[in-house]
Amino acid sequence: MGNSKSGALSKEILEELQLNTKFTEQELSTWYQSFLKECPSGRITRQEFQTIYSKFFPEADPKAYAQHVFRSFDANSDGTLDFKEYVIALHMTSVGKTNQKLEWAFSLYDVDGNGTISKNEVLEIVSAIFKMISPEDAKCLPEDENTPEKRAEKIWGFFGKKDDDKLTEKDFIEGTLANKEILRLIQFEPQKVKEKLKEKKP
Ligand SMILES: [Ca+2]
Ligand SMILES: [Ca+2]
Repeated sequence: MGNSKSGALSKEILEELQLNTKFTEQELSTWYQSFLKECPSGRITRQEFQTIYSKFFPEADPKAYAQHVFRSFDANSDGTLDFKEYVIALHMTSVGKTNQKLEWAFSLYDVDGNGTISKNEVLEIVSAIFKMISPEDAKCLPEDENTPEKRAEKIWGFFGKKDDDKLTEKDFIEGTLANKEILRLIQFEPQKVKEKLKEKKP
């Protein structure tokens, strides 16, 4: 962040971001200026990140989920998000290819970062997701996925794993690509829940 004082992105970071995200230099520079306005230090702390999430989900409790997302975005694990981590994260989770999204999802679910996912880690993330589902939406979930435990069980079952087994990144990505149900269950998509409910109503 040597150049942050001058308000310009370093050439190095610019080039890296252009290469990784296909955003133009102009887009990135404009984006960086507004990032600095919101965040004059050039870094987003865990607490600030949580506050942003709370604004988006005023009626839910997104703290736990925000913590996990923050961890998965903080590539160098220094406890803050700099502009580079921020742009790459947004790119990965919004416009990135399916494979990039799944790589990100893997790092989200690999809570302890040891390179594999355990059933407990699935339960931990699913529990965080459940805290973001409004009670009303939760009521309309199918019987076999309406608690974090049941949902984690269902996901684990789809992967064909025993309780003590672990998922590698390869298992995770291949399994998810092969089964749309897994993809649905590992995500937080309240809008889709709503759409599904509409379909079910006569
Ligand atoms: Ca960081
Ligand atoms: Ca793990």
